[in-house]
Amino acid sequence: MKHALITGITGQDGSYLAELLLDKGYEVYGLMRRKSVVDYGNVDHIKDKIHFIYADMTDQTSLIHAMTISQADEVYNLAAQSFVATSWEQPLATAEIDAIGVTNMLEAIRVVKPEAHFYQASTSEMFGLVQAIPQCETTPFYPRSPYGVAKLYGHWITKNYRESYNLFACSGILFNHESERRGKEFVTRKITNAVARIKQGVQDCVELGNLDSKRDWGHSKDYVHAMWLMLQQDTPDDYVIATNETRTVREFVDTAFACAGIEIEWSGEGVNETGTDKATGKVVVKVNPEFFRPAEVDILLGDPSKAEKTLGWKREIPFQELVSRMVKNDMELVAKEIAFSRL
Ligand code: NDP
Ligand code: GDR
Repeated sequence: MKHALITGITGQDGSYLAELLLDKGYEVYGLMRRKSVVDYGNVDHIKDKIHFIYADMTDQTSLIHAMTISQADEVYNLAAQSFVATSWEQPLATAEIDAIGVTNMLEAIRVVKPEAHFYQASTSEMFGLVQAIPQCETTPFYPRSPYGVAKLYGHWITKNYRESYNLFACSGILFNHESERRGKEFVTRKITNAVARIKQGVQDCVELGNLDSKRDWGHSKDYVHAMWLMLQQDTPDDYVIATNETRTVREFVDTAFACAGIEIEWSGEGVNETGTDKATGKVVVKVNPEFFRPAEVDILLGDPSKAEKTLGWKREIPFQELVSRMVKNDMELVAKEIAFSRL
């Protein structure tokens, strides 16, 4: 039976990956941060099947301990301060976790079990300011946020440890992937949650930032499969995982509201732009400058052909299904909240 250690197991990707590995018969170990109130996050439903180890990416001793206990054959490093906007508010914490934290984990592997296979959660945010469209493994990097810069360090140190110490270390350069378990601060979930609340009459309007930025959105479940595939190869390498489709935030809004039977009419420009429910004439989307970023990544569009050819990876969940699953899920959650508050 293989052993896997997942950092960031309580997050979106960690939970889908844990499900996948449990299904494949792995013994799954998950890193947990100590909190004042115990919270298993997205793995609450499978917590009894996971061996939790208290550790932190910024505490190297705890990572050595985690490797010693788990004796992991495969290590998936998903832990991160993953919200780009927060990386301007907490640039040093972001660097400690997302950059130095990767070296902490790689060193722990080198000391305890150098033959373990390692996956690093790299990101399309490393491409940043557009250098080429679509972006692939050879596109130059130009990160645009403290998060992107920290992740670029994590990406290069992974490559460096592969070349310096012959570790089986891979980076997946993953483009945006969302799901019913996405954090509510990310734009997709913020929108689907608002759609559900507006439809059920407990919210009037959603305030958003840059509606023109374009993202390549897939479903997390498809993307964690790619992580696993990378660690099953004969040789370690880096791969772009994406859908090869890009849409504006505005298009995501249109699609999400349409899933709830609401057609949006747009008017105004820039910070004066609003989206109106065509049927009722009520403003349901407003632009708020507060949600604009100091530097933006205007367009992400990934070319996953290397992963498709070498790993045999294929995206299974198309954009429309991703959005409708998220809206349906939030409709059910909001309905439950309303029923509960009426008790
Ligand atoms: P989430 O924000 O949902 O999960 C992040 C996880 O990291 C949580 O489990 C969190 O634990 C944990 N964590 C944060 N700080 C620390 C720390 N100091 N020590 C230990 N654990 C910590 O992210 P996703 O699941 O969406 O993403 C997974 C990884 O993939 C991240 O590294 C992200 O940067 C990267 N990525 C994500 C993409 C996406 O579109 N989702 C695209 C490309 C890369 P806690 O519950 O305690 O907060
Ligand atoms: P991103 O995701 O920064 O791409 O990082 P996010 O959903 O936060 O933003 C996507 C785009 O939407 C614009 N936007 C808004 N964003 C948020 N959060 N809230 C708003 O109100 C809003 N209005 C417009 C943003 O400006 C941006 O252009 C995600 C994270 O998962 C990272 O960890 C990961 O590495 C990258 O995806 C790939």
